[in-house]
Amino acid sequence: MKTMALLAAISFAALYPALGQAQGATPMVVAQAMTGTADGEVRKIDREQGKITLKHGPIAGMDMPGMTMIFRVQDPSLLDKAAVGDKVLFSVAKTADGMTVTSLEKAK
Ligand SMILES: [Cu+2]
Repeated sequence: MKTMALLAAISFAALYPALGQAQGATPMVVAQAMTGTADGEVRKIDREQGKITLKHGPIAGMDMPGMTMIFRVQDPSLLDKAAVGDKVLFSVAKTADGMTVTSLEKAK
């Protein structure tokens, strides 16, 4: 397993400069790929499962276009910050468990 981790680290190091060149002015795009922010509209709230369905716009910082999808929420209290139909601004992190909403607030 140690070898695997080392290999992963090495290939990452090799990948960074290559991607930086390919992407021109946005060399940080890889470093930011695991978190992002977007606006969205609440479609469904599942308190039992700790999940929220959002119709979201393109997620800045992640390579994800607008779509409707289900997110986990990091903290169940986030589900109390908005109701179905509300427009929201949210932050998301990509974890081993999937896409997790880390912050959420009603858009003004
Ligand atoms: Cu999505």
